[in-house]
Amino acid sequence: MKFKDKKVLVFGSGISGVSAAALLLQEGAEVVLYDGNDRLDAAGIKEQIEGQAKGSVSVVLGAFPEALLSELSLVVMSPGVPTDLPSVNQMRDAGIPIWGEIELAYVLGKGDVLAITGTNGKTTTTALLGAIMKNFRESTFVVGNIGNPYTSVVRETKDDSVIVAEMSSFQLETIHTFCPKVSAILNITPDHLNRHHTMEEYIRVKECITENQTMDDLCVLNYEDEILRPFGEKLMAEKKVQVMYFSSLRALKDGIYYQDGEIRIAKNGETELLTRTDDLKLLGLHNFENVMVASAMALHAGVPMETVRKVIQEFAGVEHRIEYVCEKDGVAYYNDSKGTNPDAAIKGIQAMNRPTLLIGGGYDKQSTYEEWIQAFNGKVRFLVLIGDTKEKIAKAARSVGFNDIIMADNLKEAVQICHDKANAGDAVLLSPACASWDQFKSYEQRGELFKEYVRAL
Ligand code: UMA
Repeated sequence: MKFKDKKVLVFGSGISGVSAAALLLQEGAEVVLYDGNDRLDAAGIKEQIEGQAKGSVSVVLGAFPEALLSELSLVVMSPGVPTDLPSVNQMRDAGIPIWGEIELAYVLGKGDVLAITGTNGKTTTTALLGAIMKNFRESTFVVGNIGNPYTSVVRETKDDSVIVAEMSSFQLETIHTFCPKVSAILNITPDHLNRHHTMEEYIRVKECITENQTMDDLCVLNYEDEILRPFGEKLMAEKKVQVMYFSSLRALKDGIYYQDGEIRIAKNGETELLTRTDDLKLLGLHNFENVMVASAMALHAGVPMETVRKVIQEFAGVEHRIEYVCEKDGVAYYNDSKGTNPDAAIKGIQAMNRPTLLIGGGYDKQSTYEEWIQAFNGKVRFLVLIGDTKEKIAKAARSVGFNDIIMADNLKEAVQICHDKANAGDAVLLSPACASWDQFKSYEQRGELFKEYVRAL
């Protein structure tokens, strides 16, 4: 589609909408940016878009401008905007094509796309694959749900670019021709059901990532996922796309797998060691899965095994998610400030492979903590508590028989206590199981301060 002088409505004025609107302006389209929230600052949004591209955009807030319907050639949706809103149905009924921001970027961009979806682990896998690809191809872009709109990099892409894209189900819902050279679905468990309504629809949307792929392309799938294993079998039976499985539970004949502390690649009856997991900075089975997926995708994209090995061994994780900080006096420090609820904090403690001094507590979201404490599994030497929830957590801990509790006044003191009590070979983990808002602006600020206090020890 040529965009020159076409009237295009961009729906949503978050980071995706602003960057899609700027890209369309640059392409010569007549752009209307619409957002349902009438409390936003229209002049500010206009200035932001026009600062990025030549031309003039009109910004409409509040009620949907129905009078425009007959004039529109295209609608570009932001991922967060539901596709079954009455206004979107009106546009669909009027025969106006409805594209997601990703589809627009794909149509206008150059280069090969490597795309990752799944319910959990996609950000870490995307960041890791991005790091590998940057070591291989100078023109690499990491985009999508990770927080960097794909449309924001389109004008810099070249034929030899690599685009590593984290794709949410919201983004996959509105693709049409989007076709990754390599795709991956990490896992599928119930999520975002308020948006997709049924599990069947959520699965369908996730599986859409392979929709336009062919036998020239590859899809990496989780052999241990009860939805994805049969999906892979179907893809192979239909000769739709090449399939490679990964497994963290068994040795595969063909694929990439984790077993007995090693990640191996099996092909044509032979296996090759990619890495020992002791040589990784990322911890936990879920992270080994992320490593397998990023490695399989990079190897298929032509990256030499040596480069993949070097980058996966150096990669310290995404900031604030079980992020390796440093080692001091034989003690390894990890920042899991993103562990803002008991479920996420369970992943944090499960990932530790040594005796751990755990810092927890924070803002009270009315969570219950017993399950988290039961997941300590004998690994936690001391639980150091801070914040509004410290008494509540201490009570929960004692009720399930965990008594090695130390109270601290603040995070700085908690770090010092851990340093004083830790032995060489221990880990210190900040994984609070609570939001940060009682003492900090955000979990990011909490994580930054933790790292600062640790480095100053
Ligand atoms: N809006 C309406 N009407 C509606 C709903 C929203 O007008 O019915 C407007 C809002 O008023 C707001 C705008 O739409 O001004 C927001 O658009 P958006 O929600 O798409 O937000 P963006 O800032 O463009 O961010 C989006 C993704 N957000 C969502 O999918 C909710 C970001 O993922 C992504 O990083 C970014 O594009 C760049 O690609 C965030 C996310 O929470 C991290 N993702 C979900 C997740 O990970 O679970 C899927």
